[in-house]
Amino acid sequence: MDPLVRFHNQHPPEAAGSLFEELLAGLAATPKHTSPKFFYDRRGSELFAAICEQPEYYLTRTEEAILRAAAADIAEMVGRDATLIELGSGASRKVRLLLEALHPVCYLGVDISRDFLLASTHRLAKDYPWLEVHAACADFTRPMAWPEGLAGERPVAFFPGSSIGNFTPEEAKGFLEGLATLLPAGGGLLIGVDLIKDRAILDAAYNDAAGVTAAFNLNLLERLRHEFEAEVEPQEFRHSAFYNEADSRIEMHLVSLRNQAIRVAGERVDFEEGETLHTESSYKYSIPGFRKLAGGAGFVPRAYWTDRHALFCIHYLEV
Ligand code: AVI
Repeated sequence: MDPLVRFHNQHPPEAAGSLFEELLAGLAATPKHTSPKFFYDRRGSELFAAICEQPEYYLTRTEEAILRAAAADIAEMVGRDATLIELGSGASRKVRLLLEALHPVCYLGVDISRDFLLASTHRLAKDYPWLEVHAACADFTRPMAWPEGLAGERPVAFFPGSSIGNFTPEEAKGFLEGLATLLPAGGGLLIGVDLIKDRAILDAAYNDAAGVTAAFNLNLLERLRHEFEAEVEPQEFRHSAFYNEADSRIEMHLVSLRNQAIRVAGERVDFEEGETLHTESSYKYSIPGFRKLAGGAGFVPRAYWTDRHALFCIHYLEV
């Protein structure tokens, strides 16, 4: 065990069997759909990291710029006695900006990917020797409890990247309600949320010229081939992403280029030419719209910070 990091095991990773059943149910449904979690095998995670570097994908760099500019303000609101809890801790550079500004007594990284979590919390513990570092292997979309023995007075959760946008608004509300119940009175949530904006900017962000988002979307079919023994030819599908204004969401689809049957572990799935597999929705919120959603879930909106083009917003909410 890593002497620098206190490790807590909360949930074992989802069993392959239940993932498989969920996948088949989505492929058998009308319209066909899969959960965005299926994107993130090793290659998918690498492609997502590359998306964040694309000039059209403004989300990551804008959120970082907001954090940098607002760090002192955030530190003043959050205080210096916090336990910072990062949900989906990944390899994020963003939390480092917060650690440096807030100087919390304790950090807890929560992620379902054990290896990734151990590597990233180890790096943090080495780089910030003054910080008490904990790692919880958990699926934070399921009921969970904070581990015992965290130093600090006030837990403040950090959920960056507009990951909340990959939930439907109903799921987002349920997720926020769960967090509001888990946090004690005075606990907080710093959350990055992508804003509703001109559709040309949104469409470009999910159709980068280098084709990285297309590769990310099509990699789902590669994953089906390798992990789920699917008989499917990725070149028989194309990437499609567009802003659905009525539902305030980007939709990503894989469009079948012809009438074809694919097989997933022996189960036949028919596609007509032009029929799509809906692989992801990425919801966008106005500032008042998100404050209302959070308020309905038990949070009190305290502050928010945005950039001068109003592309992205970081909200600070308390219970
Ligand atoms: C992780 N999530 C917030 C990204 C998004 O923008 O919805 C995933 C993504 N899909 C395509 N590009 C990026």
